[in-house]
Amino acid sequence: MTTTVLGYPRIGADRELKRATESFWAGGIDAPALDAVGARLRRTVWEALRDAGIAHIPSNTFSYYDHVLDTAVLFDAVPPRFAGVAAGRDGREAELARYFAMARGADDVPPLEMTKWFDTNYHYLVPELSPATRPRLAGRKPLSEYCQARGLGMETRPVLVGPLTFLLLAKPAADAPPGWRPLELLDDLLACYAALLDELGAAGAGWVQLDEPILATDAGRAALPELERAYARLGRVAGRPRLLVQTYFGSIGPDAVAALKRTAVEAIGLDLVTAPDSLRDLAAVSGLGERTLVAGVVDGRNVWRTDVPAALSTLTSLLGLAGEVVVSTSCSLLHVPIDLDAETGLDPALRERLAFARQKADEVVLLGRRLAGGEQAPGAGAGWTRAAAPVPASFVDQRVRARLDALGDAAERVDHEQRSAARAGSAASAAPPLLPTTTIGSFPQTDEVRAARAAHRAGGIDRTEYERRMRAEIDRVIALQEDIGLDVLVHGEPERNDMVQYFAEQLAGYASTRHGWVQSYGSRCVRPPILFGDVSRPEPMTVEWTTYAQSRTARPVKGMLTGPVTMLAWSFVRDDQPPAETARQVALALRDEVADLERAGIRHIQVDEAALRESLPLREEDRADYLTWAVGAFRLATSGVGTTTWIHSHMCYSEFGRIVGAIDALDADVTSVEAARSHMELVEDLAAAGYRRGIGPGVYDIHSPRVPSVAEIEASLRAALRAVRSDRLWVNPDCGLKTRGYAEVEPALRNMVEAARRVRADLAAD
Ligand code: THG
Ligand code: ZN
Repeated sequence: MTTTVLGYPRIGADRELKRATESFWAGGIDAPALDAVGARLRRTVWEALRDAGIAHIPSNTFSYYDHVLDTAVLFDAVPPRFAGVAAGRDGREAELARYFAMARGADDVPPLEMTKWFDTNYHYLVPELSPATRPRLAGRKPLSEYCQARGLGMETRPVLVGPLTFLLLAKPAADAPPGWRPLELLDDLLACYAALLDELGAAGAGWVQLDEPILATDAGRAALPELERAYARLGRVAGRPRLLVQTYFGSIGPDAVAALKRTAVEAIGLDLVTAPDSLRDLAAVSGLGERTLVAGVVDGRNVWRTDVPAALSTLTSLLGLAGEVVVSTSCSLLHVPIDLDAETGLDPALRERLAFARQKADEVVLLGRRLAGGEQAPGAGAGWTRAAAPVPASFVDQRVRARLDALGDAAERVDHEQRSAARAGSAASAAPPLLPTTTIGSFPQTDEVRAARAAHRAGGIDRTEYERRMRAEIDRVIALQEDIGLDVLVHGEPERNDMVQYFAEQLAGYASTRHGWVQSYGSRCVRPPILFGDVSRPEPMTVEWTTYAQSRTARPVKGMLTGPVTMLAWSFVRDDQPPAETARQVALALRDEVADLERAGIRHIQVDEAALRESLPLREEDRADYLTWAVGAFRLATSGVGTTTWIHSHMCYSEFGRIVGAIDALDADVTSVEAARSHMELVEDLAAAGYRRGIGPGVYDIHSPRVPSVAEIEASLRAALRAVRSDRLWVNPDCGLKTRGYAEVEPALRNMVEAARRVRADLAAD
């Protein structure tokens, strides 16, 4: 081995996979047609890697939906509720029906839960395991994809989710006894992996890659005895391919390296981008001896070009620590867009600093040649270097830096109890009634709204016509909210598609791509904007829409912004300064927007931090630091307002666990949250943790089209009131309404308002 990549985007340059799977679900194409698209996409990827000159090409990195789901199906870890979902179908149609039912649910059968893949923006399906799970090798996907490539003349390295990662990412099924852990299935599962290695070896595979990113987490590091047992066992499989245990997303520590060294695995892969200190771990165990080191020096999850001299110097320092050093990416390229060549509209000064998946494969090859042949390696080229490409002046804004220096850490508001008192005594405070009703911000995006945005983008309608249509939509949404009887209104966000994209397009220091799609989950993709320079706000971003909405009603309208942590979490972010610094720049731009909204008479301003919890670092030891800068950025964005202006925040989850303190420290007046668990539990947790501010536990789940009854909402409000003071409870759905239709939204909101009225009447009577 000399060069490799750990995985590649599977959606296709033109999102062919999205189109094919969605068409299959809608009955537009059948299983053979879908499989033909899959085969073509795999072939395209392998050929791209071969043509780039990658020596060792991975296979089984393709998936119709998710690679963790593929693994569960491969080993028959299928919960019994899916047994009947393919009734009436057989063969491949039945197989796919069951597979997609696990991903998306079917009729009355709920899907597997979905959650973030480590700290990336990719989401996987969580396997459900129990003592009743009987793992067996039930599928042939890794084998058949290996054979497909071989048939095309390409030798590949099948990639599998490793046994430790699979089990530690799984959750106990509802029928598992209390205290039972999926890890208890390790030995059964290892027998399946052994059978698979046997098959792959017999088919001719020279290497197999077993991904164990769990080793970068505290949970993985706590399972080193199991790690060693697992790979000692797999190492003993006769006739097996050579084994690469691949880690990424963080350092694994010297103990994990030592444990793997005690087994027969032939290669270990480390992420040297996220965890440069892996070098120390290696040195601490005197290297890998004769084993191969797969050195992840090309960043697999950000879009910046590799600094070739820096990467070469890392690679060179590794040479004495292993039998062979293979140049690789830090993780799968799944997390970056496919091809920079498709982006013709970018500023050349930015473009020359970028590399997407295809360009990253080129970088790996170049590094491999330079490492093998030195400076004069034929055809190697010099490679890009940061030092020789000074930061363009257009990326730098000294004014932003000076303003931040002058502001220092000053992010204090008047104490929140005093704020409540001041609001209670002020006529201008837009004080809402007890149990104020509101929504999270977005209203359903109708076909007309989408069509208007698309037409405006394509130049089909001019700015005047576009604004007329958006204002008409705002009129409609305001009138509807008044009619429903909501207390704090919103403009409904018809002008926004993706909120991060919306703000990024208006901030200096940010660029947007046209084709830079990255898989988020299943067929769903996002186009993360690129934060490349100092961030500032050339002009107000939301003031016109918000004040227009406010001009249409006597009730208060809430302004809606996206917070600094979420703006970073869902973008590709510059890596030349700490994220804390970048977050402060975004926060300063938002602070200006907040000030403008306040000056324009907006009394309620919501700053969403949907990604606050999901950005929590993988390792406990890094979390306090993160929360400090995350909270500081939020406060910098929001602390410029006067005493009587309400700051709201919203989080798309309710399991706060270790971040309750941070939520309190945000110093928002009201926080609305998803309430997947019971209201009582959520509100009690918050109260127990000392949370003393306004709280809006979502009173119904917007992720389902079901309309909740008045009685049901009333019951949750009454439950919440047992743990929270009535003057602190807000009434709202659990998230934005943009993915819903008016047919459900209108009756649901009417029921919500009626429930609030009933509870309010009782409170008044007490
Ligand atoms: N915005 C951004 N990143 C995100 C989210 C977001 N990351 C986490 C989470 N939310 C991911 N959730 C989704 C939900 C829906 C879609 C993608 C990610 C989605 N995408 C459309 C599709 O693939 O058809 C494309 C949308 C578009 O045209 O821009 O539906 O909210 N930045
Ligand atoms: Zn939400």
